[in-house]
Parts: sequence; C-alpha cells; structure tokens
Amino acid sequence: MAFVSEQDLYCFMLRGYHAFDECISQQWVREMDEVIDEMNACHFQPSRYPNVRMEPRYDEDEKLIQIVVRNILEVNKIFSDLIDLDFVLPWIVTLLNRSPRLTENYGYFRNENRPAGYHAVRDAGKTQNLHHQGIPQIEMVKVMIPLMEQTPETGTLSFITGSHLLDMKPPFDLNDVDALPELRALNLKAGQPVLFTENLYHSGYPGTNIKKQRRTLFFSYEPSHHADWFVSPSDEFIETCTPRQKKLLRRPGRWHEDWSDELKQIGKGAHAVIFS
Ligand SMILES: O=C(O)CCC(=O)C(=O)O
Ligand SMILES: [Fe+2]
Repeated sequence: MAFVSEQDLYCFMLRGYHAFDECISQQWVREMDEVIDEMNACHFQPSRYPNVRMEPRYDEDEKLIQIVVRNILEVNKIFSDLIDLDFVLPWIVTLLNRSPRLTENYGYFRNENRPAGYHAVRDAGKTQNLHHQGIPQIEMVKVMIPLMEQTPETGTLSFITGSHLLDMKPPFDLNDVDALPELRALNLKAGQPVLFTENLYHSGYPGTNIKKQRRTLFFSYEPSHHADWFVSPSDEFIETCTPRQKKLLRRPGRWHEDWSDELKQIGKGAHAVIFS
C-alpha cells in the first residue's frame, strides 16, 4: 500500500526529491533557534551535552566556520517531534518500502561558506537503486529541515536532479557548481521540509551573501537492519518518546513492522490520501 499520491510519487521518482508545501510552525522554529542560540553562547561545549557529538571546523584564526551537532535529539526535547511529522512519515514508509528506522539525526550550522562537494550515498557513480518491480525501494531517505529561509543567497541545499536515475560516474568536477548540469539550488521557507533520496548527488550550495548562521537539521531513515551512523540515541531518551517514535528508534534488526495503522490514523487527518 502506498500512502503518497501517485502524482507526488511520480514527481519524486523523476526528480529524486520532494519539497513539502507544509511547514512546521514558526513558533516551533523560533524555539529551536533559541536552543541553538544557547549552544552558540556556550561555544557548543561538549561537556554540557551528553551523548551528543560536536564536530566543529575552525579557520586559521580559530574562528568557527561550521559545526555539525550529531544526535541533536538529545540536546533538547524540542527536536523530538520532528522525526515523525504527520505529513512526512507516510513518504518515509512508502519510499523505503521496508520498516524504517532513524539512523542519523544532526544539526548543520554554517557561519561561512564552504565550497560545494556533491556526493551520494554510494559514490563511484553507482547511484541507481530506486525501485523493486516498479515500486519504490529507496536505500536511504533524508529529510532536511531549514530553520531559516534558504536561498542561493543565504546558501541552501542543492541537487543534481536525475543523477539518481543513472549508473554512470559523473564526468564533471563535483566541486565546480558552474560546470555541473541540472543543478537545482532550492528556495525554502523557514521550517519547510525537503525529502530526498541519498542516491541523488547533493550538496550545500554556497551562499553568495551569507549574513547569519545557516541552520539546518537532517534526519536519515534506512531499512530496519541498518545501524546508526555516529551516535545512537540513549535508552533514556527513547523512553521519553511516543510509541510511534519508538518504532523508528528501535535498535537495528531484520523485522517487518506494519505501519498501516499509524498511517491510516494520519490519513483520517487533513494531509495524507491512501492509495492501495
Ligand atoms: O551542506 C549541506 O547543507 C548538506 C549537508 C549534507 O549533504 C550532509 O550532511 O550529508
Ligand atoms: Fe549529504
């Protein structure tokens, strides 16, 4: 059963990504921003954030260029409900076409541009892996949530659309934004999620005019047997989550969960349409 409309699925399969019309509330975005302001104020001091991994990068003058905050879920409870947004969850279940688990969650905060570096989940051109007998069966689905408006000026997420349909090594310099074909740099509102297949070549698009820290959250979902990438959410944290979230946070294993009850529940609300 698919929980996403055929039109939407078709467009996703063609482009490799979907930008939602829905946004999370601006109040929620502001509150998350305040939590990140606090982290900046204490210089992302690791000892203040147990079970979180800080990956800062500095320039020659020791100025922070960017930081990746892994397992940001355990920085503050405010991030938890992002992992199973009602309008995003049906897509994740449909596209993976196997029981999903959250294998990665992180904040990516940039103070300055870094050159683009296009990459996909499996490099060397082996990026085609989209369906099984005509039904989507994606290896990794990533959800990106911008915490501010993101445009080619501020810097944003960008894709080489169609690269997920090929099994060819790109004959281009993947750092050269001017040489790459079909490049799409997204225009996004604060809190407007985007979902993409990691088979698609993607990269942060360097902003032409960065005026403030670019704040983005990323959540990766893979089939249930896939391990966590860097930091596993703790048992204590998982205990604080809803039953639906706990299903996404189960430890890795080859299980087959039925998600139709949860998704039908959502279908009764405003967003999802169920197709069999
Ligand atoms: O730079 C970005 O915003 C994209 C980051 C990214 O692709 C990644 O974390 O794998
Ligand atoms: Fe990436």
